[in-house]
Parts: sequence; structure tokens; C-alpha cells
Amino acid sequence: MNWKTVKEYEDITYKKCDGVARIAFNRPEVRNAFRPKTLFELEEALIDAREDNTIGVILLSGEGPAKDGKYAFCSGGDQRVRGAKGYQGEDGVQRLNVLDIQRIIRFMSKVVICVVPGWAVGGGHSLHVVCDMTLASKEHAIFKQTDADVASFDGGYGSALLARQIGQKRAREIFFLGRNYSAQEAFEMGMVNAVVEHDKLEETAYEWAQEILGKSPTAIRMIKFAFNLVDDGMVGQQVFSGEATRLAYMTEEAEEGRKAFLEKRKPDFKQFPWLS
Ligand code: S0N
Repeated sequence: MNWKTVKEYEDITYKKCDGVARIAFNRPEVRNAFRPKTLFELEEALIDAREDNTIGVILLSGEGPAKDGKYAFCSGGDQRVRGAKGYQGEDGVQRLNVLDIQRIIRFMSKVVICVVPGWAVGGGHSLHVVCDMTLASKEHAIFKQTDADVASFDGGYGSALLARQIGQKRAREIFFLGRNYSAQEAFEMGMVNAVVEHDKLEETAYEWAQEILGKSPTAIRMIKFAFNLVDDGMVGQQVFSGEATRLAYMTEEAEEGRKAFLEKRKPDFKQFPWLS
């Protein structure tokens, strides 16, 4: 792998290699907790990866280990900057901008794989839930939902989608008890796709990404949005139908409509069949 840094950030790292983008939280001293700035950087990187037609898969991970040797994917919102109305940025504004990140991942027209080297906690746990797939370190990954310990709650994807993935009883247990779950336990529950030896985690994620990159981009995109559709209501319909429109634009029929407008004539749609 020959990763190339796309841009230097303060709170994240962002690299690309052969169709794969890797974005990682880079605040190991706080178990990769996010502050508003972290999420603005993450948003910029995610959108860059989305807009880059050479990128098909995004790996979302966390740098580490910290000085004490522990690894983290993300420990959620940085409690040191949490105010009464959200997480406070350097501009003094309090906000809940991790929800923007969840939506970008959910509606990303590419596959997002969460690569969990250590703790996935609170809002970090919710991010793993919203990613398309999760790979976890056999030795170090720990999944934990502390929202109820710090009087916070992700009542959206973090809980509702989790319940879709692992069932209502298990999802409620995770939120109501706030216990630690190993990679193996998370795998058995159905919220982790594979448990991987720590030393092989990054390599395996890259291999999974390369396998996906061998598939049809259109098929992958359509099936991702079809999976989402049933749970995403009218927004899901909007996203799926946007992709259908894109496909329709590629037909001669659509081209006839566009050309007729520009040539100021009536479109000749009679040449196209009413398919059975
Ligand atoms: C992660 C835990 C379990 C790790 O425990 P461990 O290994 O024993 O390490 P510690 O000694 O506890 O931590 C090491 C250092 O890191 C600091 N730290 C850890 N996590 C955070 C954090 N989230 N914020 C700030 N600092 C953190 C420790 O303080 C320690 O520092 P020093 O060495 O200086 O003492 C354990 O650390 C833990 O439980 N962490 C807290 C996890 C947590 O409760 N996170 C917040 C949960 N809530 C959210 O994430 C909000 C969700 C959310 O974002 C959201 C949801 C819905 C709607 C909107 C939002 C939104 O906010 O946008």
C-alpha cells in the first residue's frame, strides 16, 4: 500500500491509495473523541472522497495507540467542550454536528467501512453503526454505548439502526446497560462483519476495499441505497430516485428530451417503446 496524504489536518488524518480513501480520527490522547473542529475536518475529507470519481471505498478509523498503549476508533463527543446546547467550537457556537457526519456516511454513494482498532464508544459507537460495514481488532476493539452515562442520547441511527442490525432486545441492552463488548461479542450480535488480528486489521480493510472496487460501481451504489430506502422514509426515496434519474439521463430517451428543449422543438418520444 502506498498511501498518499491528501491534506494535513489537526484532528484527523486523510490519505488515498488506489481507489481507497482512509480517514482517521487523530486525537489519541482523548481516545479520539471529537470536537466540532474534528467533525468539520471529517466532513471536508468525506466530501472530497465522495466527489473524487477514482475513489470507491472509504475506510474510517482512528489513529493510535495513545501514549498509554491503548487504541481507539472514537470515544464520541469531547465532554470537555460540551455545553448546554451542544459541543462548543473555537467560534463559541455550540452544535451537534456529528449528525451531519452520520448523514454524509449514510447517503455516501460509495462504501464506507469502519475499521475499529480499539474503543468505539458513545457517538463513536453510533458512527460505526451508520457505516456500511465494520471490521474490528480481535485484541483491542471494545464496543460501548455510554450515552446514558453522560446524559446524551442518539435516538436516530445510533439506536434505531442498531436495533435493525442486531434486534431490539440487544440494542436496548447496549444502551440501557452501557457495558463493554469485545469484537467477538459484537460479531456474534451481528454488528461487526469480521474480527481481525490487530496486526492485520489495516491490511484486511484495504483488501476488502479492493475486492469491492472490482465490482460494478452502479450496482454497489444502487444496492446501498436500496438497503437504506426501507428505513430512510422519503429521504431514502429521494436518494434512491436520484440514482434512478442519473441512470435515466444515460438513455437516448432522456437525451431526446434535452436536445428537443435546446433545439426549441417538440420532443419525439414516439420512437421509444412503452416497455412491458
Ligand atoms: C472511552 C473510554 C471507555 C476509555 O476508557 P479508558 O481506556 O480507561 O481511558 P480513560 O482514562 O477514561 O481516557 C483516557 C483520556 O481520554 C479522555 N477521554 C476519553 N473519552 C473522552 C471524551 N469523550 N471526551 C473527552 N475526553 C475523553 C479521558 O478523560 C482521559 O483523559 P485524561 O488522561 O486527561 O484523564 C472512556 O474514556 C470513556 O468512557 N469516555 C467517555 C465516553 C463518552 O461518554 N462519550 C460521550 C458519549 N456521548 C456522545 O458521544 C454524544 C453523542 C453525540 O455526539 C450525539 C448524539 C445524538 C445527537 C447529537 C450528538 C452530538 O453530540 O452531535
